[in-house]
Amino acid sequence: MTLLISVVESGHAGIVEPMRIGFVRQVPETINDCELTYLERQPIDLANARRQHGRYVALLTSLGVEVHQLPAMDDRPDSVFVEDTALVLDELAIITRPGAASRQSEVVSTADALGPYRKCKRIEAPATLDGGDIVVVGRRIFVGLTTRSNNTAIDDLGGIVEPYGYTVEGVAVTGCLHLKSAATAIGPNAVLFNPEWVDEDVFGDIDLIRVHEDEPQGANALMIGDELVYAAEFPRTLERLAGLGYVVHTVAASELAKAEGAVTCCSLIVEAGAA
Ligand code: CIR
Repeated sequence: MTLLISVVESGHAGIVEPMRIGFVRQVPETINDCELTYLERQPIDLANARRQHGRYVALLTSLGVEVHQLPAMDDRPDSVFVEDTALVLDELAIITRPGAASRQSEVVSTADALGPYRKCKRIEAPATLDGGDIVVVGRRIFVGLTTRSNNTAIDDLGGIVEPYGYTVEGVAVTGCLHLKSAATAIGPNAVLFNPEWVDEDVFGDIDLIRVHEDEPQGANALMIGDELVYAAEFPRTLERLAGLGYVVHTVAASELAKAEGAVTCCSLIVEAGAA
C-alpha cells in the first residue's frame, strides 16, 4: 500500500517530513473480553471491528497522517485503544498508568514508540490516569475524575506539565467512561460536549458546541489539523458541526463503540517538528 503523506519542508534542503504521525494498534483477537463500565456486553464482530479500524487508519492516512502500527497485543483485550496509554504534547509525552489493571502493561510499547519523538515522563503509582480522560484546549488540560483517573494523577500531571505553562484541572464526569466520552476539543478554543455528562461551566470562556440530544455518545471527535474525524453514527451532531463550517470526515465506528471506544481512542497523534 502506498502511504499518502502530507509533507512540510524541514530545515534541511531536500528533506521532507510528515506533518503528523499517528500510532495505532490492531484490534486484538480477544476484544470480546474488553473492560466495560457503563455498557452491557454485546458480541463484537472481530472481522467487522477490524474492517472499520482499517478504514479509520486509511482515513488518517488520507489526511496526511503517517500511520505507525504498535506491536499487536492479542492477549490484551483493550489494546486497540492506544490513546489511554499516553498524553502527547508538543514539548513532551506523559506515559500514563491506566486505571484498569488489565491495561497497565499496554504502556510499555507506547513508551518505546514515543521515545524517538518526545522526552517521556511517567505517571507512577498510586496515581492512575487514562488518556481518554484528558482533554487539552490550548494551555488548559482538563482531566476527568472517573473510575480510571484519580486526584493523585491530577497532582502528578500538574507537577510534570506546569513548568511548560500548562494548567491541569480536575473535572467531574457522570454517566460515561471517560471525559473524552463527554467532551473533546474541536478547535484551538472550542469543545464539543454532552451537557448530561459534564458541566459546561468548567470550560469557562471556551466556545461550546452541544451534541444533538438524541446522540449522547456523539461528543468524541478527533482533530487532525483543523479538520475532524467523526463517527458516522451521529448524523444530527454531524449536521450541526457542518453547519458551523467544520470539515468533518466520517468513519463507521459502531463495532468498537460496543467496547466503549470511539474515534479518539484508537490513535495517538504526534505533531511533527513540535518538540
Ligand atoms: C476500556 O474500558 O478501557 C475500554 N473498553 C474502552 C477504552 C476507550 N478508550 C478511550 O475512550 N480513550
